[in-house]
Amino acid sequence: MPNARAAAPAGWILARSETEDRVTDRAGTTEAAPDETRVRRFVRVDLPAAGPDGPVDGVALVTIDRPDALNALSFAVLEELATAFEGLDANPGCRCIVLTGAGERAFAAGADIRELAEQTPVSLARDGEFDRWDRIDRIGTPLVAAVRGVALGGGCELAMACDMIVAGESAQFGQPEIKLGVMPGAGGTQRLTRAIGKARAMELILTGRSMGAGEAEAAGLVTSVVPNGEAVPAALRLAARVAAMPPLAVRAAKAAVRAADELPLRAGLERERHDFFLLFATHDQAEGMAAFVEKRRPSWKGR
Ligand code: CO8
Repeated sequence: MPNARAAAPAGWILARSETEDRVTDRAGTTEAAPDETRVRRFVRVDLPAAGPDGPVDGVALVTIDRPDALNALSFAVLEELATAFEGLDANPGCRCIVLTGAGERAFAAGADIRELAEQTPVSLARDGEFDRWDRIDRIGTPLVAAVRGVALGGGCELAMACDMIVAGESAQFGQPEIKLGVMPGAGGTQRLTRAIGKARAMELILTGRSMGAGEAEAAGLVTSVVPNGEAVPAALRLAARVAAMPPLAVRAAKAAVRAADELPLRAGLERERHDFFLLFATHDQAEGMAAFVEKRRPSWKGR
């Protein structure tokens, strides 16, 4: 099912309103987005996510489930991942997504090298295998990567495609593609450089060295480092805090922060002001400010 939000004008968002739910229903689908019911081989989706203290309202946990291959990102895995994200992005009941890898050893050890070894420039271009990265990039719902073990190559690029990274203390981040005779191909040269600066990114990318969680945090790649075994619970707690915020403002703020990577400052500031003004058309703005004045908790409607 095409994601309705993907068609939203750049710089703004579609309301996750009850009306939109009904539109979905009128299109003949069931209550749940169809992507949530399809059979997946490599990706698990739990909505709501099961947290240590029970279901986490509004939060989905997406797990890359290929631990025998250290969750290597084959094209099939990426297809399932992009499709799962799009299904969740179209579901008003999902307000934040946590992405992790099954097992303790890997978030994802990169592209599937055996599969990649068979490719040619023509096959990569013709089959549009990398278009899935653009689909993931268009997800409007905030994404939190919970990294246990290695996030290497495409795995590091996938973590960086998320909005925040929570890392276990023994997590490792790196772009080792140079050791395979190639270079990062799904955003590593751009996102790592923006996240940690040219000097550090250059050393990591040109030598293939990976960095530990502490170094990644100090460099600004990682939001927080937590004890091993705590990465997913901590990411779910962070996601729950995001999910408790007004959904339209969250989506607008996410999009504006991400635009900071692409826009010159003046254009970014204009965009921010435009979106700020536009949020004054929402129920949640009136509610949030009224609740402050009346000294009560706001009740968000997502419209
Ligand atoms: N692809 C395919 N299989 C993998 C991968 C991978 N990237 N990584 C690990 N595996 C498999 C191994 O082949 C092994 O399988 P088997 O048991 O059948 O032999 C199993 O996972 C366990 O791995 P190891 O035995 O190697 O485990 P170790 O603990 O000894 O080593 C490492 C762990 C250091 C992580 C090691 O597995 C490793 O170096 N992996 C490759 C890391 C790498 O080079 N990643 C970059 C890949 S290239 C890339 O990502 C390009 C991105 C381009 C865009 C993305 C497109 C999707």
